[in-house]
Amino acid sequence: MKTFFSEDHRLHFPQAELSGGEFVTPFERPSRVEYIRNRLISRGLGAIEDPGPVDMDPVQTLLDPGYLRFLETAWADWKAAGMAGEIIAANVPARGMHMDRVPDFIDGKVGYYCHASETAMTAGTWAAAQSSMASAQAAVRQVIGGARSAFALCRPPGHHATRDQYGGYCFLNNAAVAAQMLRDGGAARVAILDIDFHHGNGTQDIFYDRGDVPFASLHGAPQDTYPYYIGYADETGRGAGEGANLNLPMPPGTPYSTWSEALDSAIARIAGWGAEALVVSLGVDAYRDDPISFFKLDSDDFTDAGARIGRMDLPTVHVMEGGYAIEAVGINTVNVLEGFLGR
Ligand code: SP5
Ligand code: ZN
Repeated sequence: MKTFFSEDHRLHFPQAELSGGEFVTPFERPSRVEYIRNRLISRGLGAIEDPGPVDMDPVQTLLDPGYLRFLETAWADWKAAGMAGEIIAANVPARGMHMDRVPDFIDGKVGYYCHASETAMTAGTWAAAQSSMASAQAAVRQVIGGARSAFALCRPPGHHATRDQYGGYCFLNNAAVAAQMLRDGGAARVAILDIDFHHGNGTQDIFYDRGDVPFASLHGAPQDTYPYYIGYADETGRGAGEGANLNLPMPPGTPYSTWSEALDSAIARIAGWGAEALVVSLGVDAYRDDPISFFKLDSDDFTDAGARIGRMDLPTVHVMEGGYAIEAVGINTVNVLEGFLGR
């Protein structure tokens, strides 16, 4: 399986994440993907290639143009306004306020286009987010070209980003654009399976009204974890998308025995949806030692999960999402891929 990976991810490395009332070094840090790359090499999984430039056309079609302009100019505007630090949202439109009027001043714009203030932006964030998207797109081209699967080693991740908001360490929804490109490439139905510990709120929201890109997510129950306000089991889709959204929230302490049953039910639904291609939002933060998550998967469980996904026998694009237990993130990620390949 080929991997696509851009060194430009390093351009995004904020110093600050707001966590428990303190600023800490972000959990989502550059070394994560270095561990994954090293593990890909030591396991001999296949070539690792630079994706080349991003194609903004499918991104602009799927996402909000005003949001993309904001991401492009936010840092320059922030600096021009005399802000000394990294971009952090301090205000958001809330109940009783206008939700649909974009402020002119950058501090207001930031809150308008952000849904979680733990995530900071810096000078290189936009370039890094585009390079991450480029990897997802190169992996899609590989699969459209006939490969059974490809791995997009994306950083920053994407599944929390909506059409017009960033947050949860995500700026551009790589998995969503990948799925749309597979649709445009001829697959009548493209399922997205999100195994990251957190609910893929951005991906769900982007496709919530559509039946052609069904979405299934295994995640920590919203009552107990980020993103808190979405991800319940009764969110089943709307309009043409009714029945094409499957949320499988699970409580703190969930072991692999429970998680794997949820995975099997997601897999059964994806088969029922008649998917012709698959995008896996591949987060490994369900790991037992993840510092911000509460599931109890072991490293070997990721191999088994990958094998179950592989047995669906669909053309598959794996898109990297979360996973913050730095020493294990490479092992766990590559275990999914090796399980998928039946190794
Ligand atoms: C892609 C992805 O996995 N995003 C996750 C975003 C999680 N945001 C909330 C993080 C909360 C961190 N604070 C935890 C304190 C642990 N002691
Ligand atoms: Zn996550």
